[in-house]
Amino acid sequence: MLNQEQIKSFQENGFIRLPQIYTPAEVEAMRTELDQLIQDWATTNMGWSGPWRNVYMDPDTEKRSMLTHLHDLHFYSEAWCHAVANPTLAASLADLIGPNVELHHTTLHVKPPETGMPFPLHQDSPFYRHEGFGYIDAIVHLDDTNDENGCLRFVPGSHKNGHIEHITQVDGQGCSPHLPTDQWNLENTVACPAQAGDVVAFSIYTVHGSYINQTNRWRRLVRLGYRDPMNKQLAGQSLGRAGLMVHGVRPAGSLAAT
Ligand SMILES: O=C(O)CCC(=O)C(=O)O
Repeated sequence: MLNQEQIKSFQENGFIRLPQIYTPAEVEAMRTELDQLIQDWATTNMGWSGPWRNVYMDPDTEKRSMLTHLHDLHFYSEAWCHAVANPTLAASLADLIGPNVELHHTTLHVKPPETGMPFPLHQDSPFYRHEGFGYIDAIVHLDDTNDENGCLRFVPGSHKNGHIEHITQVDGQGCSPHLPTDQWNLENTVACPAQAGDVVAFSIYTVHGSYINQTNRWRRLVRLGYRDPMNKQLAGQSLGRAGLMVHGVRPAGSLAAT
């Protein structure tokens, strides 16, 4: 599904944009059902905590900044159940971590208009630690993104050495895992703008983040986490839960490895 150049680019940079994985009709169905899920099930609050908030936002914006989120949309909606098993996406991921690919989780991140929360630089590994490299997050774009509404931004090559320790406590208080802003700043990252229907895929270890949504429109992205079923999970979100096999078959012994 992917050509050698795309595979090499992913191995080198740790991220790749996969254009138009979803048709306009599929995007429309996902948007429609997402609207209902947001109304009925999602949470809107200040989002991630930590001292990084005062680095990327002035005090007034920081107070008003919001994030809308929800886990495991595919348990709530037919359109999202189809979306996670998209054969083109599954085959592309198999080219990167396959041949066997298991869905691990899905998570919605909506940045509301004008104050939709920025994300400080981080890896996704602190949220669901795994032993090896066979894990990819695939971000489904329901809206076109750019820096104005908070597109994904990456540190190319940052995945290569695996997990980095994150700040998880400040003055004895827990906070959302993030990297120190004096060493890892959004300014020193590469933007990855994308179109609705695209997927941006990256390693669990690729350092990434995004700016605040300054536009008057919602920015809707959904993260689909996939792994090689033999990649043992150590801690965090969805630990011990088996997921759908979207490519290949579950190898003997891999359930014990979750
Ligand atoms: O939604 C964003 O802008 C960032 C999302 C993110 O960092 C993640 O899903 O790991």
